[in-house]
Amino acid sequence: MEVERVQALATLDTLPPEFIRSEHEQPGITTFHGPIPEIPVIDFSDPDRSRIDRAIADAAKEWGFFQLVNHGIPSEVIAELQRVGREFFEEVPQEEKEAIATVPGSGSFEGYGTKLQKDLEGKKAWVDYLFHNVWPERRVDYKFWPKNPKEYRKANEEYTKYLLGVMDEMLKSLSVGLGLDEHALKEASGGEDIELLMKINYYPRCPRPDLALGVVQHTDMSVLTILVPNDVPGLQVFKDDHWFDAKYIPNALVVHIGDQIEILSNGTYKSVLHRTTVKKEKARMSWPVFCSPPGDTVVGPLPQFVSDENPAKYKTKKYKDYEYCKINKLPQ
Ligand SMILES: O=C(O)CCC(=O)C(=O)O
Repeated sequence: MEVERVQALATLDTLPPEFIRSEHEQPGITTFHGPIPEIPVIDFSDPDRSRIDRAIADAAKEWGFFQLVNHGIPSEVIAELQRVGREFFEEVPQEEKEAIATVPGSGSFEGYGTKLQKDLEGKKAWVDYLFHNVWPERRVDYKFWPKNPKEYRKANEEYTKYLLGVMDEMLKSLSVGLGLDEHALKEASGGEDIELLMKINYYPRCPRPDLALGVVQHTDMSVLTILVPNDVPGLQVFKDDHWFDAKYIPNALVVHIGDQIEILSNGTYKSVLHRTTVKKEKARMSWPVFCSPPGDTVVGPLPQFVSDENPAKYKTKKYKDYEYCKINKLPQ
């Protein structure tokens, strides 16, 4: 079956109707205009680690989201990750991209694709993507990794090596911020078996950015999501009933608290609702890495946060069952 990719629509002058969001979603109507509250930016080079821990915990409680600067991943490593991803979308022939397309019904996210089904309102999102596991090694299937550009694999492996370190540090700060041992949240999320799924979003130029959305509003089912965007802004986060633009900070990592951390902390940390807008003049790209427990890991509110006065707000269940309900929009 021939699938229409959004990238093939980038030269249109008018937006096809299935991409026109209803008014309650249109960014032209629903984006907050006015003084934007300060979205937390955390400097990881601060020599006072307890100050970093506090800032991360506060951001996770209040926003479920922050940007991390001076995180230690060399800018060349990020630039190379971005170059090879951009070349895959923009320079590799379409047949070669289709050769690694997602396999419908396989139960796996991996591969190149476009969301085929329309949402409940019959609408589609203005984005194509590529998913592949990057960690642990036994979960990596290179058949879903682009063969071109040639440096694709090396660039992704190099970035992943650094990202594992950043993830560890974020989980330590978040644990300490809850008064736990620094290893507690990582242990509760699968320890060394925690799985990292790379996604590349390609949001082509769009004739009516005021009417369309890239990724529609959602929270991430992961433990944490750590993302780098290209230099085209577009991420919006929801807080106090408003959609706020997150500013683009060169070389910053964007960190989203995922649903599993909200659950483990019994609601102290918030999983952030977010979405993306698109642009008329330029394609936007982003590279989120979803850090998630292995499917059989049982996740629920940690006993330290449950009492008669503060009962469990979430069910305890295997991550794969949580994922199934989330993907199929079933109650948890
Ligand atoms: O592109 C972004 O900044 C966010 C992407 C995202 O939320 C997603 O792919 O789930």
